Amino acid sequence: RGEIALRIIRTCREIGLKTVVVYSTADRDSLAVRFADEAVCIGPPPSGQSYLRMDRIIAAAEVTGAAAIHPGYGFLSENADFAGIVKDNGLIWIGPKADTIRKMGDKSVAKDTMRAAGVPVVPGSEGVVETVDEAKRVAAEIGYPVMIKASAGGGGRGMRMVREEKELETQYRTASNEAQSAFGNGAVYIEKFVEEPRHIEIQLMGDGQGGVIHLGERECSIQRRHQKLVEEAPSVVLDDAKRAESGEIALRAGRAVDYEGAGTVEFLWSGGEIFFLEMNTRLQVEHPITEMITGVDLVEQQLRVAAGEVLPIRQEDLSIHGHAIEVRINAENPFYCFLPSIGTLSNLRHPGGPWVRMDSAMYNGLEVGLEYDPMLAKLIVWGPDRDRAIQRMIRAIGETNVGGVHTALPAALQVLRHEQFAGGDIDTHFL
Ligand code: MV4
Repeated sequence: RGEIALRIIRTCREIGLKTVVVYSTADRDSLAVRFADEAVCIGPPPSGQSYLRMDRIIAAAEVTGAAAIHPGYGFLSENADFAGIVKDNGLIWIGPKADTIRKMGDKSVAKDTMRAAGVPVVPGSEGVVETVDEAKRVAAEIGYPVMIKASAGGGGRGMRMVREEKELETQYRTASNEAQSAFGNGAVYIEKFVEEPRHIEIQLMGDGQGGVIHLGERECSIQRRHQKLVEEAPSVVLDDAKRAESGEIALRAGRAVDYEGAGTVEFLWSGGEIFFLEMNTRLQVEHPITEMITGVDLVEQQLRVAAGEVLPIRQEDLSIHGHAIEVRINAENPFYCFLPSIGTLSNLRHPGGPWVRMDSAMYNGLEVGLEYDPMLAKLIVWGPDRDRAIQRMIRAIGETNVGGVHTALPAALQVLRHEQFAGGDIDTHFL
């Protein structure tokens, strides 16, 4: 909501586009409402009655004469039906084609598509696994432990690890039943369990006219329960040759679906190899670190390709400069299981100084409740190398104050000061 709306509004302002923000009554005093050219209230705080109401969003576009809709991230940003409805109403959808969103939303179809395009995938079933017997056959072939994943899941939802054959039947049925009740689709697929992987993702931009470029990788292994806390770019595990090779693989993934707009290909990294996991068909929370090391405004590029321009940047024009780190400022209590923390923001101090960026929805008096995601802001720094970026982030966190709620900043600080992190020796279990 607030943070990404403001991010989009800022670029629009810079390039001469007018903006209309839609908001729920909980956000009537938000910075996005203040900084947009116009604002339309679309309902009460529960997102089912506001931010997820496609009809009201379309109506807001109609009454204000908007030409295009940027969905941000979360909510309807990866909803293929909404992308289609936006187009059917004569509006521009700032994102990939509805078909691409639908295809990549089914994780089993996405994996099959990528395997066919020559993108390395984790060994496992081709397509979904229909019966316990088939599950046992596949698992025996690839070897235990295995992962059972919901086709309709993603982002860590609907996954189960199975260590040995005697657990398989129960786990298979449980996974399928859970997927049926959570997503209305019980289809599952199986793959080899990758131990202590890193999460590496590669940023893509496509123009849907044959042009696709990659903007390097982001290392996102510092997460907890699939919620990222600290992200950095580039990753310490890729040298220039590996980066070029991985980038080429991501391009193959993008070209396979004639990708249009900003997207991210997620990989697991293990034993010096990358394996496709999922493709995210939206602008991601952590996009600023890519902006900092490439100098490319990703929102501007999204707007240009949505307007029908071909990508103005060629792959050979791009280079990676220095190192960037992002820390998410979530209203959570890191001293108490990262439980969401509620309160009224006070005594805010935003950090400053060279190469420090704060993408923030925070203001004194903001009431942080439980109705939305706890992410309030992102602190991003750039440095000429990784060590300096880490020191700069520690310095910037030191300047930051958020009163009224707990934030996860102390946990981020502990990560940044950890000698294992300093050595770049991290995986998805680190946090
Ligand atoms: C895996 C895996 C190990 N083996 N798949 C979690 C998010 C979702 N996109 C896929 N995830 C995983 N898939 C296989 N075959 C481990 C994870 C995983 C993970 C991946 C990325 C970042 C953090 C993670 C934390 C736990 C598990």
